Amino acid sequence: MLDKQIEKLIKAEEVRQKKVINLIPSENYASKDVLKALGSVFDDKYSEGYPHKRYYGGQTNTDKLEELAKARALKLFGLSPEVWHVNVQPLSGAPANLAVYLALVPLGGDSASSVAGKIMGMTLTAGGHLSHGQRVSITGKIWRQVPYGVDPKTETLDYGALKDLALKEKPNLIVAGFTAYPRMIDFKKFREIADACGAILMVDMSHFAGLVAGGVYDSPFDYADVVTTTTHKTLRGPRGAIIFSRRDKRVGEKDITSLIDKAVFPGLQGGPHMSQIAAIAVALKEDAAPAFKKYAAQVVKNAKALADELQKLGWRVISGGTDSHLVLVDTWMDGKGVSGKEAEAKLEAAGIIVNKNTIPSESRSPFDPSGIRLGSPAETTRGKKEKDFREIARKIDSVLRKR
Ligand code: DSN
Repeated sequence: MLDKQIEKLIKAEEVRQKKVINLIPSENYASKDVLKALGSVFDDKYSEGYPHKRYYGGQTNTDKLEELAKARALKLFGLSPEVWHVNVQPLSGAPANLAVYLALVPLGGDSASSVAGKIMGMTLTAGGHLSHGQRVSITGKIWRQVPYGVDPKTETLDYGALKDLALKEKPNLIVAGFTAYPRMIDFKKFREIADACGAILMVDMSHFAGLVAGGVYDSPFDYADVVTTTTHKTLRGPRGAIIFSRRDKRVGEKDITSLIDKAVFPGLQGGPHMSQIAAIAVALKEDAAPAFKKYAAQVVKNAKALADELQKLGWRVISGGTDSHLVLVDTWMDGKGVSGKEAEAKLEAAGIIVNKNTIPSESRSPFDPSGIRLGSPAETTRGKKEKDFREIARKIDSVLRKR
C-alpha cells in the first residue's frame, strides 16, 4: 500500500487478531474469498434501485450479482422463491430492522394510525438488541416498545407471560431473536402469541443464522412473517444484512415484501454496497457446503463444553447452560466474584477478548455490569475443539478467580 500509516494499522490489527483468543460471540473470520469480493471493483459502482429497475446505467454485472446473492440466500435456508422474498441490500443489522419497522409499524400521525405503533421486544438487560425498540435507539424514539424479559428463576423465556403481555398491549410487531440469550427459541410459541394479538412476527436471527443454516438450531422460517439477519456473525460473511419476508403476508391492502423493499430503498438507503453484496454471495455459497454443517455443529459443542467447564469450576452460567454459540456468565456472583468490566479488562490483559454484559435481573450498571458474554464461533473457525474450549475455561477461571 502507498498509505503506510493505514498499512501499518492493518498489519497491527492482523497481529492482534492472531495472538488473542477471541470469544466475542458476534465476531468471526471471513474467508480470503469473502474479503477479495469485498475489496473488488463492485465497490466503485452505483446501483440505486433493484435488479432491472435501477436509476443508473451499466448494471449488466450488478443485476446478475444481486440476483445470484438472493437466490443463494433462499437456497441456503431451503426456501421457495414462491413463498419467500429476500432483500440483500441492508447495510447492517440495525438498518435492516429499522427498515422492517418503517415498512410495517405505523409511524403515527399518518393515514395508517394517529399514534405510533408498538414493537414488543426484549429488554437490553435480558439480552435484547438496541434495534428491538430500546429507548436509546431510534427504534424506541419513533415507536413505543413493549419490553419483555425472561423468567427471573429459570432465566429463560416464559411464553405464558409473553402471551399475557401481548394480549394486554396488542403490539403491531413482535421481535424474537436476541444478542445475549443462549437458549433455543420456541418459534411456534411465538407464532401462537403473535396470532393471538394480531401482530406481525419478526425473527432477528443475526446471532444464530449460521447455526440454522448448519441445521443445529431450529429454523424460524415455518413460523415467522419476516426474518432478518446480519451476515458477519455465525454466517461468517462480510458485514451486511438480509431481510426475508413472506410473499403471502399483507398489511392492509399491501404485501409486506414490497413495503419492505421500498423501506430499504428509497426509504432509508441510497446506493447498495455492491461489493458487500458480492461478498455476501460468496459467504452464502460457502455456508451451503458440507464443511459448514460440521463447523456449525462444532460451534455448539464448543460452547457447551465452555459452559460446562466454567460451571464445574464454580462460575454461574446464566440459565444453567447453552443451546447455541453463546454463554452468558455471572462473574459478579453477588460480590463474591469480579464485575463484568473488571473481568473484560483482566481477560484482555491475559489475551482473551470478551465483552462485559448485563445479565437478567441486573443489579449493576450497563457500564460495569455483572457478567460477561462468551461465544465459540471465531475460535471454532480457527479449528478449536471441545478440549480447547475446556482449556480456555480453565484459563478464564485462573485469571478471574479471587485468591
Ligand atoms: N454488536 C452485536 C453483538 O455483539 O451482538 C449486535 O449488534
